[in-house]
Amino acid sequence: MNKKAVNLKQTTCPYCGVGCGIDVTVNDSKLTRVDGSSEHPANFGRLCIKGSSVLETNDLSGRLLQPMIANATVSWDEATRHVADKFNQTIAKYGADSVAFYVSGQLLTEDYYVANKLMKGYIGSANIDTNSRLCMSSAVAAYKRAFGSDTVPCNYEDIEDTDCLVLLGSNAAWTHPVLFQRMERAKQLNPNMKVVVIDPRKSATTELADLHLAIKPGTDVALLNGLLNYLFANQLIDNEFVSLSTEGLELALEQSKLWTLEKVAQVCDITVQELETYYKWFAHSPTAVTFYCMGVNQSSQGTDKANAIINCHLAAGKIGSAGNGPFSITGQPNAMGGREVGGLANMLAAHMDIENDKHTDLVQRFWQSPRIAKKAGAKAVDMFEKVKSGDIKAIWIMATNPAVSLPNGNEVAKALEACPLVVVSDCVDNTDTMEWADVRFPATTWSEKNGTVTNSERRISRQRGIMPPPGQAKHDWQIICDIAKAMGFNRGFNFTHPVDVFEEHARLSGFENNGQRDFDISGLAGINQTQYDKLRPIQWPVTKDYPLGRARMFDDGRFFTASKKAKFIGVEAKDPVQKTSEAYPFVCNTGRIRDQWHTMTRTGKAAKLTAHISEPFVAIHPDDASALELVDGAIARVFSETGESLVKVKVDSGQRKKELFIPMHWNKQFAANANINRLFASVVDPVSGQPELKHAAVNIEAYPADYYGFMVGKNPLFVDSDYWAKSPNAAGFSASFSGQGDIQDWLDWCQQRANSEGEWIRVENLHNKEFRIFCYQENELQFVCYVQASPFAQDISWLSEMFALESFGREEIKALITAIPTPEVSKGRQICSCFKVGEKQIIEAIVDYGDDSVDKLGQRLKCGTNCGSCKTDLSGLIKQHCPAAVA
Ligand SMILES: Nc1nc2c(c(=O)[nH]1)N[C@H]1C(S)=C(S)[C@@H](COP(=O)(O)OP(=O)(O)OC[C@H]3O[C@@H](n4cnc5c(=O)[nH]c(N)nc54)[C@H](O)[C@@H]3O)O[C@H]1N2
Ligand SMILES: Nc1nc2c(c(=O)[nH]1)N[C@H]1C(S)=C(S)[C@@H](COP(=O)(O)OP(=O)(O)OC[C@H]3O[C@@H](n4cnc5c(=O)[nH]c(N)nc54)[C@H](O)[C@@H]3O)O[C@H]1N2
Ligand code: SF4
Ligand SMILES: [Mo]
Repeated sequence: MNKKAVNLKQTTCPYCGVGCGIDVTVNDSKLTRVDGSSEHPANFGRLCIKGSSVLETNDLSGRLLQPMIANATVSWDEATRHVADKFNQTIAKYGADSVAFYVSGQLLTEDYYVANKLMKGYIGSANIDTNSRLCMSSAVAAYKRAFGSDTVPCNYEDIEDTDCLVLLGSNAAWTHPVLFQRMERAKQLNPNMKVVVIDPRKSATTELADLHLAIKPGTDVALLNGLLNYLFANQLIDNEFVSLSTEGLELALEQSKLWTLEKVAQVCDITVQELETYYKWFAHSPTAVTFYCMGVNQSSQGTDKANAIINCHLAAGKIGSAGNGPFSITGQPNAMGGREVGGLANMLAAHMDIENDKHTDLVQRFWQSPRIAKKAGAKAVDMFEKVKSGDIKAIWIMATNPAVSLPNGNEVAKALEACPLVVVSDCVDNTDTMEWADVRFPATTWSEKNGTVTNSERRISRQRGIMPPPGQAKHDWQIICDIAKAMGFNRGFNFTHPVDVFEEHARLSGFENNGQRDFDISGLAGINQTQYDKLRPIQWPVTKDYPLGRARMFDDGRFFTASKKAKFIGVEAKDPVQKTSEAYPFVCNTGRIRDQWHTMTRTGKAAKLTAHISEPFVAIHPDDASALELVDGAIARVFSETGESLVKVKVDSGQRKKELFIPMHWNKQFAANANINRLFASVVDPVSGQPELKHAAVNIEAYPADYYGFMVGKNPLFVDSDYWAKSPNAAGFSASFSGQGDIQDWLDWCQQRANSEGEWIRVENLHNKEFRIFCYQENELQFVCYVQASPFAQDISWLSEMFALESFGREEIKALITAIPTPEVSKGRQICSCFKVGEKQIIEAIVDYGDDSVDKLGQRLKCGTNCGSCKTDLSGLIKQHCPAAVA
């Protein structure tokens, strides 16, 4: 057969909670192209830079492909037996609570369902928690307090239908880019739409804002209590809705009445005028959506922050109708699916409660399981403390990298070290957590996995298995079921296909439900494999009354509390727990950058995704920087009571004074000393258990470096300076580094680290302590390194462009040594990752050609015309270099 098989498969993006549909072109059994699925209601054909680069992160390099015990490859039988026996022995000796699972919002619903069933129904403990604890457990707790259920009321169309969009603690331009593009378009279609961004720092998202409230971090409750008070004081409460559908307003008003405009403005450190504008817009716009994310949840009063938001929506009657509602956005692709199956230690399957006898009885009868956990298990931070203290003696970590992502990293490392059995299921071989694994299970990943995920608007979509599992990799649900059976639980885990798991999950959601529980997809019970394979994206609930799903909840004014009324929760503004002091006078905020995903295990290996920002940095206000004699590109030591990090200085006037911002992503695989979670203490929200990851108390000082270097090579580089950050790039590999000491011979130093052979040349200017080392072979550049005594004033990532030269020899070297790179060579920092357009080219187009709009830049340079993720960067550059363009 000569004819090549080309076909199209529809699936869902593996990254964020927007849950975009992806069409994959399969050509001769290879994935050759991805496009946004035009009919998927989350994205209607769009994809951001991460989604559109998914094939670049999906090759087999760095994959874990066989089971291993203590660094030796073993058979699945052996690995499964080993883990099942160890778990059984530990339970027999120390009880069910001596074992734990730490799972993830990146598992599929089917994986998650069986993990939860095994722990709660068969092992009989609730020690299963998830990285979602770090992500949206405050949002869950707040919805449950207010609505009696974990129900997200809104859908994405509400963002388009609203007259007032408040982004609270969200950098959606970078973290939910496709939704952000829907916001941009909505604003273009409805110029009256107001956009308010509430975030202590200026971010890419503030580009869209009509009003940016740069509040003092952690003061959101004061701000929102002030809004409730304003609604009351100005007779803007929706009395009819409040009396018919809510209870408890008086108590909430009691808590908020002290919050006058003046007092809020003072506490939040903004002007009364700015504040009043927000309040007016929210109150007087016919509709309003508050779109909130980690700036709300990751706080020591995250649950109160979320309830303060819900209070305002209830008081104004802005909920349950088009364009209205408190909209918590999820981060991970299947954070919502995890909530559905009860993946948190204090929840039970199908949105039931663990400390509720009726619910435990119901679930146990449905599962026909030997036992059922009746008390909440350990929440993430607590779980690792119990591992450290020895209460938990065996832990199985799946699809998350806690050595990087949990607060108090040094203590987490000690816990993993002390634990007698650490089992890690991952698709990637080298992660910071893997270092501690006694047993490694190779899991399948996106494009191989088959199942469902649920996005932020309750929409269930299929992730389809397109490729066969590579090597010995198995699906997570299979690994879990095999362990369950090897532990002796033969009955509940005889699934042969993910549809069997999904079908059971659907049936459980409807079991003795009768409209009492919000999560009900009984309309999908009985689904067979053909129907499952064809399943189109659908919003839960899916029931007899809503066979095609339900777009918006609470449109009937009925909630899931006993009284069917929503509850106001009186909340009191409190300071963050990690307080600054004389020794630690800076607030350390953390978060995401545009092109990286969490701990970089996948996105860190794609040259296309590392070019935008390739090093860990600390953003600092210019006044603070100059007081500390910190300049752009210098290395700073940031330290707290719990640990320290070395990161590059980025002077940023968008930061408030005495506040820093550091991305969460870099870890041991990609940098020397940049795991930011070592700076955070184990502080959690008392209601949700979610850690306070946006507010550490730290200090910062210059790291006295003697040299700053940048090297690029065709082969992997070895670096061992105090500071280094590695990334793949178009030429092969690059590394930025900095350290102390007087290196006598830079040529020798490079030769030991470059992994390259050829003719070596060293050029030096001893007076300035500048060194340039080249290695080339047969007219091809193999390696280049620039070293100097001070930070590079300009971006020098252009060095990698040299590798594209057709012929390379002494002449080119001479030119390079003296030349100031032209814009063709030195495009500057990459802004548009799709078309590789650099900052310098863009500034040139703005300044020299007068391109004063994103569209004009797109016409000239193509930047921003594919995935659109860089459009806010472009408009930021226009504002900076062509102030006249800002109307
Ligand atoms: N590119 C990219 N996208 C992602 C991810 C990724 O790793 N990379 N991860 C996904 C996941 S799991 C998640 S959870 C989401 C997170 O999505 P976001 O929550 O949008 O992202 P973050 O950068 O963590 O934080 C958002 C903002 O909160 C602000 N903030 C800090 N403290 C406060 C405060 O006290 N009050 C207020 N109002 N704001 C504050 C920060 O300055 C920051 O700009 O992103 C998802 N999307
Ligand atoms: N300081 C600070 N810390 C934070 C945050 C912050 O804003 N600031 N954000 C927090 C939030 S919101 C989140 S969600 C967490 C994220 O933190 P983590 O969950 O630790 O981050 P990831 O890098 O997404 O880890 C996922 C792991 O699963 C692997 N993996 C991918 N697909 C599969 C699969 O199908 N099966 C298996 N078994 N493995 C797979 C990946 O290779 C990777 O090792 O970080 C939290 N930590
Ligand atoms: S917005 Fe980007 S990362 Fe998120 S689901 Fe869509 S394509 Fe994937
Ligand atoms: Mo998250």
